[in-house]
Amino acid sequence: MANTVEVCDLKDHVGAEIEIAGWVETTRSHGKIGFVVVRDGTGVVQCVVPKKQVDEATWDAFSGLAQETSLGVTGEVRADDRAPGGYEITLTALDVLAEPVDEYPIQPKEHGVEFLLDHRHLWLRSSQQRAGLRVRDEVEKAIHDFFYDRDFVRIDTPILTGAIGESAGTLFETDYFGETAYLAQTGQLYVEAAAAAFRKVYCFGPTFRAEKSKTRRHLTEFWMVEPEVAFADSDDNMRLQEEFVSYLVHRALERCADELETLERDTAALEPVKPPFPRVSYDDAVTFLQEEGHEIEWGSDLGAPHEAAISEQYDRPVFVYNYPKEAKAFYMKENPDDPRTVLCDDLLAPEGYGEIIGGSQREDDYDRLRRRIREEQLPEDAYAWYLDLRKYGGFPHSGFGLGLERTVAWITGRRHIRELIPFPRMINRLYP
Ligand code: NSS
Repeated sequence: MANTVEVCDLKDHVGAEIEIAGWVETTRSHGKIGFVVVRDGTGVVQCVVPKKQVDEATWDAFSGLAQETSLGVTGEVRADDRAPGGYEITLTALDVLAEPVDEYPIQPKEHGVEFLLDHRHLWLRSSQQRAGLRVRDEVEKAIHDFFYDRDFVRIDTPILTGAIGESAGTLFETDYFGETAYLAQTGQLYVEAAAAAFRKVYCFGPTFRAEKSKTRRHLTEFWMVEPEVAFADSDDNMRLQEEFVSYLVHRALERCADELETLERDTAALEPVKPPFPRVSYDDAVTFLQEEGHEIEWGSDLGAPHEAAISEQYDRPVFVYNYPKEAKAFYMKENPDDPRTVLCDDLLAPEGYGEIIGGSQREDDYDRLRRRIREEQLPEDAYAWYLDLRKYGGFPHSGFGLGLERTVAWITGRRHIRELIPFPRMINRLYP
């Protein structure tokens, strides 16, 4: 296998006889000439099999190829503008590595999504799934580049935690040598501590929420990137968010053109995603929604239809800022201009994709934070270390969390975020 060429590198081997290794996507034959399309993970190439030029055993082997047979193909590389990918291989020999023992379950026809999710380990091989996950990979790399270029320090936060990070309603609990541990809902509390050591930090990893609903934008395990910046207020925070999201979108546009085409994404809808993003206060959002005939009272959080109605007004993501205290988490800073509200923002993606970011300035006053922890009936002992951050050199600071799968679903134009994570975890799904 050491001498095999990867399909993405065929351009460097035009005219040469080479070997590739991969899986059979499709075969067809027109009497004297056969075709086998081979996928090797780096690309897809059509191999031409001229019956007259190969020996009988090779033609027979070709004729018996089933979908997803793994094989090695030897042949000459030709440039051909009409071929998908621009190159073709004229096959001289083929070496079957393993034949499928059964018919491949995923056929070129419509399958129900539950069936596809049951076969996620195989569905990954399909072109649209590959394209979506390649965009995810590019966005992950872009996330690290963005923060590295701005001198942020990456902090890896624990997955097993003792304190509730976000809300008591969606916790996964586990026994931790006789104590209760929770799977992290967020890395935020830890990056807040690290911000006092490094000023600008971020974490990026899996987070867990026992979401009991089956919606197209909820997973029980999802990846979140969470920057935290010392001496940044809520306005600074929103500026960082719009810069960050614009960067991610344009990186995908620049480097994933083929994938976005495979996914039939209307990329013109992504072009306008540039700072500044519009900003709507929660108060104005509620007034607007009421005028539009939505049933919403001041004080409640916005639901998906509310978010859609607001974001429909704009060609780029929109901030809704300063929500009522009771709709948001305990750690958000009270708004000095209206203490019923907190200094926070949700960023809503356009085209109905809804919230991709939740962010806030953090409560940095020791007494107020302790009061909020008590009001929410959280166990104060578990937050002693978190309160220490306000005891020893309290500092204004802000941060946010961007959900990776929701962001990539929006960029790729996929409705369901479960397609943008290799192995989704949902209320009814722990396998494969
Ligand atoms: O709950 S958040 O709104 N905010 C936090 O967790 C903060 N602790 C972040 C911070 O300030 N450091 O979640 C942030 C984002 C949210 O906007 C979604 O994009 C995503 O995380 N999110 C989810 N994605 C997929 N599935 C589920 N269940 C989910 N919950 C949140």
